[in-house]
Amino acid sequence: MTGTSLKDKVFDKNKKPKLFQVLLLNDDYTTMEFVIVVLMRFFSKNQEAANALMLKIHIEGEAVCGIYSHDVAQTKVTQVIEFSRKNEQPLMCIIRELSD
Ligand code: TYC
Repeated sequence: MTGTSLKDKVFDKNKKPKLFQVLLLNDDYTTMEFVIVVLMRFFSKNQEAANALMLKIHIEGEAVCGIYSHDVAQTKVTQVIEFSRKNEQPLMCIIRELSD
């Protein structure tokens, strides 16, 4: 996009939108049951998928739970952290830009 006017950038319909991964991080204190609830409630996973993803995070340290536009990804992070703190769980949720 070098040498392109602002007008061209704004109206470039072929510009690829950036995508953002939302990840949950493992810790030693959040209960497995709570993580499953979070995955079902905020990432639309069914019980089986939520259980498998929770175990992946527990074993590997982190996992991608969904991929969204920046707005939606940031909202997920805010909602998950707020829900976790209200339930006295230290669960952490982060955004990572998806590189192509
Ligand atoms: N490691 C936690 C435990 O043993 C479970 C856990 C899984 C915590 C995934 C956070 O994102 C997480 N209770």
